[in-house]
Amino acid sequence: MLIKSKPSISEHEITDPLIFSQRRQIIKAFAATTLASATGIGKVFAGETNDNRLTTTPAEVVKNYTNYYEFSFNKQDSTKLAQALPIDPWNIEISGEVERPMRLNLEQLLKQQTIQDYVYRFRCVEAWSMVVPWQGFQLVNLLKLVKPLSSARYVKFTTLFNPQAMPNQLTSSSLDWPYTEGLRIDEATHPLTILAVGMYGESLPKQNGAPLRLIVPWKYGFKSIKAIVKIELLKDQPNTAWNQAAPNEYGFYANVNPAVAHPRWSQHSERVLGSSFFTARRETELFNGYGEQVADLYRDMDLRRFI
Ligand SMILES: Nc1nc2c(c(=O)[nH]1)N[C@H]1C(S)=C(S)[C@@H](COP(=O)(O)O)O[C@H]1N2
Ligand SMILES: [Mo]
Repeated sequence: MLIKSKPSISEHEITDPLIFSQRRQIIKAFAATTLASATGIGKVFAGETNDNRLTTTPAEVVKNYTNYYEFSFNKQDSTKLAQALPIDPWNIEISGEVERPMRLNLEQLLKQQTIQDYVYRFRCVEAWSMVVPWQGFQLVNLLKLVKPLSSARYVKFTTLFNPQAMPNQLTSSSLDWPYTEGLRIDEATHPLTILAVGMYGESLPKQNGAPLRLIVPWKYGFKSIKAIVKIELLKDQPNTAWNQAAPNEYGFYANVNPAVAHPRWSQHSERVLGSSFFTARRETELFNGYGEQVADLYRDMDLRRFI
């Protein structure tokens, strides 16, 4: 399945021999459970822009600079502490306004899905950004299985609650645990919205949200919730962790928008992870450069009000 055939993220960056062999590894890792063959893995380049300076962020940078507040508010400590998270076996519950609620283990789920590459820009609300080759599948393909009712207007996601492994779930009151996020149903079923199980051709590292995380590339990074155990289809807009903690700073929509400043800093530009100290910041784009694909979802909304 091809969303965009003209990659602006140069193809050689993710098909070099090392990455290719890594991709074979991830396929091997999923081989028992996935129908995809080594050659059957599709590649999806999305979010074309005119900026041909874009390259994939080095994997080591992405793996060692993480936001995972269940473990720590420090990006290096969260990377280390996350290694203690038990992720096997892993179950996911899908419930709410659906005809067929389900409880699946990850292996069962992967059996039903074809894993593809999705090379996406990722923009944190803190004004840093990266480009990551994820492996995963479209969320819509999972939602179809449970047959959403017409009353399902929102989707809520919940992270694992395991305070033994995730110390801040006991000791920090900065967020209401477990971490939650949400999307409107048209956002959740948009072809750019994926559930990721891998990156750079390997299983998802624990610190990056293993074994299953959401990726919504046109929204600020906090929407891309990690370690998902529950997906609920709902009639009403759910409360979500960051929005609840600071509604004027972290909106429910959280679409990347350079014209709307965070109350404490500008969103005009971003620091590109992995670039040198002397490299110019990148001009942030509306919808993170995915406007052609997603702007229509918000055509009747005032983006200054619905942040
Ligand atoms: N459960 C959970 N999901 C989360 C977070 C978190 O702290 N806990 N941090 C979010 C934020 S703020 C960002 S920017 C991204 C960071 O993803 P990365 O660490 O893989 O770069 O994850 C998001 N998902
Ligand atoms: Mo973030």
